[in-house]
Amino acid sequence: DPHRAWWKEASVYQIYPSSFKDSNGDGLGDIPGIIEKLDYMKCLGIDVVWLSPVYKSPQVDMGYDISDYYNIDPRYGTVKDIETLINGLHCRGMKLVMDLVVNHTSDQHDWFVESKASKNSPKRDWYIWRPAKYDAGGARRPPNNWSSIFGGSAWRWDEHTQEYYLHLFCPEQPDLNWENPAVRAAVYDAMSFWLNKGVDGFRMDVINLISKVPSLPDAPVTLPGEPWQPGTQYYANGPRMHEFLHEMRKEVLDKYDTMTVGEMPWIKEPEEVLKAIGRDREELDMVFQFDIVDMDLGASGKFTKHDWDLKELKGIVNTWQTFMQEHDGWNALFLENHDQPRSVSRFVTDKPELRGYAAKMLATFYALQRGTLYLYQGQELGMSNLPKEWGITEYKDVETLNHWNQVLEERGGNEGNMDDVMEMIQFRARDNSRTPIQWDDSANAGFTTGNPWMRVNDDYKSWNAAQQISDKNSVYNYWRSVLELRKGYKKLFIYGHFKMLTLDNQMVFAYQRTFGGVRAVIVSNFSAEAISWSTEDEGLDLKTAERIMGNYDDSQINDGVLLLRPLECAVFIF
Ligand code: TEU
Repeated sequence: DPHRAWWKEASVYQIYPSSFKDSNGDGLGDIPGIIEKLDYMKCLGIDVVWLSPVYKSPQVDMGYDISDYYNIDPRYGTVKDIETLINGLHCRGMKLVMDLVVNHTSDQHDWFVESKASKNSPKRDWYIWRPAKYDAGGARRPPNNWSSIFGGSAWRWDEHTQEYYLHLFCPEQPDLNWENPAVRAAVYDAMSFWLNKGVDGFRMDVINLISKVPSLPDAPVTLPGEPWQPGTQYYANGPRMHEFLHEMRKEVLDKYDTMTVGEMPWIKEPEEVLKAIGRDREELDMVFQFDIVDMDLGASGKFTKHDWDLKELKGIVNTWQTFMQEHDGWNALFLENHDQPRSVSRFVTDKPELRGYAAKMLATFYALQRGTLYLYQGQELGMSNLPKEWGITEYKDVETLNHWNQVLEERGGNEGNMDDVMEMIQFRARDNSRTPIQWDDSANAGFTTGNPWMRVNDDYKSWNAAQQISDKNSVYNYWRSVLELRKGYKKLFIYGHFKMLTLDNQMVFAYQRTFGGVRAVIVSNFSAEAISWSTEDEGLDLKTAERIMGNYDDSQINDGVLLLRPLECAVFIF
């Protein structure tokens, strides 16, 4: 029998606080707004809420730039509000996971303010400072050629102390120096502070970037012609990462009953992930791994496109499902978060007539795999990307705006010449998942009585929670059934054995879960065409099966052949 744990059985709901629910009319979501919606989450079948950062922050990167780990940003509420939230969740049998952003702080954090005050500051070594280099012509150069993930060099020059500091993200997000034990102790203190308040765990932001190769070598040129190069091989899963994670576990986490999920971009090998989550390793519980959400990325990164096919997706799912099952590891299942476009728009279609089918099909496709389930706010309503007609002024994310401004500059500032850039932004921008939640069909979709910080999607009159709660065929109610199914057949859908079916089929995604003598087959037609799938080839006799779920009213079975309508999905129990 596989090892059991509450966090393996959990359905986790991610809240992006600025866009969830505004309680005070300032146009920005807040913690009291979240508290208003606790019953909404409970009814949906959520067990754990993961709250994106609400700590004090200048909000250069929407709270992923923290200036005080012990306080809540007044825009979102107070520490007292968090206590009320914890209480409200615990009363309903739910838990709270907070975001832990400790690869970097805000440049407004006291630690950084002290660190940059002078070279002799006791906190100088809390961040990563290096002297300049000079080229043959005597021009000042950063210590290495690494690019920042949000564009430009990963180093910023500090006039006052005449050194550079490292920032893998924005210049306002200086990287902490984890080599320094005092830094680690300070992080563990902040974690204990929240755990003592009753927080049940952490989602750890880019936690695999905390250990850099100490010599900080130049990255090989993989983007010819670009001034700065991705240095991921020198900072992703660096030399002391496992040591630090193990220390954190022993110093802090093991004193509580927690769940932890580490965000780990740029790691493609299951063996590497297992080193961070293997039970004997005592590091993390599970990891967000990027293969699926990076599947459509082109060779030159974020704003380039690769046309994927279903076999690629199958390969990824099969690799991770099979590997973790064979090695007593555990997956974190997700298709969306606050950094990713909406899954219907991205992987299937958001055409009005097909969108409901698409959202339900995607739910069925991934939520019944082996792993802990993560659902991102609005995904349960089938929310979609920003409308194609919206211009750049509707976009708010620093990553997108940096990209736009950089290309615009390269093109001599001619905005009339940016259609291709806009098209890629509409397809990939993180803003796609950051529009306000559509609660009802009143003004601003019931999100705020004020001016929303980000424009509400034009489609809110037909796509909103109030309407979907009352419609038994809605995406929302379908998600409720999916979550109920996971719980109702816990052994089968949480702990059961996973096996991929029909691996070569380019239209049908099918897999089976088994536990004891019970077998479930989950089948999804990813194409918008009607097709047939012969189940006899798979040794399945549909005559003996019970159909327990699907996004059409029934299933059409003809002599062992399953006829699948556009985007049809179904679950059979044998
Ligand atoms: O993201 C880390 C990360 O590397 C990516 O998800 C990245 O944001 C994306 O590829 C860019 O398109 C985490 C947070 O989830 C993100 O919101 C923060 O901006 C980032 O760390 C910095 O804290």
